[in-house]
Amino acid sequence: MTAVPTKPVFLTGASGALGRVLAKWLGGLGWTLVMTDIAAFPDPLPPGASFTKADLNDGPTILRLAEGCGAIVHLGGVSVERPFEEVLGPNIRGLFHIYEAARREKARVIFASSNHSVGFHERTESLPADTQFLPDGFYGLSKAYGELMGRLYWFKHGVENVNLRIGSACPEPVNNRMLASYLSYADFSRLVVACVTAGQTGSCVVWGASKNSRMTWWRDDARAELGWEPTDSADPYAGQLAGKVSGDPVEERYMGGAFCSIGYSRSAFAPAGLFDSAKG
Ligand code: 15L
Repeated sequence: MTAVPTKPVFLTGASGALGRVLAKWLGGLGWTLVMTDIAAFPDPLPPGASFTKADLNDGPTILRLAEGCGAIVHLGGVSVERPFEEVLGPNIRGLFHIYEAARREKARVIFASSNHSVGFHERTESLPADTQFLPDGFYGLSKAYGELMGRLYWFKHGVENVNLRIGSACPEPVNNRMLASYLSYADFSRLVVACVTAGQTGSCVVWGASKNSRMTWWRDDARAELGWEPTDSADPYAGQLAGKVSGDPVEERYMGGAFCSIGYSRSAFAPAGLFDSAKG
């Protein structure tokens, strides 16, 4: 039986796909949730939960909503690749508001980072959590910034934070890439519970992927310290998804997949750079 946090948990991005999953899961555990999103919450409110429509750009409202909360599960913001100006407000300024709220409340931040913060690593690699950031777009760049913001607030203010580099959290894997990157909703929910209830976290990173036997891309993170192990797997889909590839060489070469191809304009004949693999 999981301990119920003594203070409410602030959940941003509550109306998105993952927010709705968590609202139901955490509400079902009897947790008190203070929820927010820029869009209306489409489901019945879990018992004891509140919901306020708010923009992450609105610092005073974010600070007010976080009052009295012991943890902030931050899923809010732009969650796909978009032009820089669209990412700037919610993901850059908004993240600052989240960390200022956490500093004031002495709350722990659980940040929905993404595999897109390291999306330009090749699929042949095996990355430890302290690997080089190689964002595959403005969205991935904002996630790398969010992780670094966590380090700043930990070292400067002692704000604990867990950065979840989520792979592909969806109802089921739908292409070959997701045989590696798939994260089931149940594994994701149990991961968030572990992050909120762990004794101490410092500032750490966990790769968010289920127990996929092809999940060889990511290793050496803080899961053991947090007491989390995935139990679901994309493996049963291997037969039906093996041939489900895009045919786009950029998409299939890098971990970030389709996000890497968006607006890609580099010449195939460009010389290898400092962070390119030997293949160039
Ligand atoms: C993400 O970070 C996105 O939020 C999600 O829409 C998926 O594209 C996922 O990554 C992925 O890489 O599959």
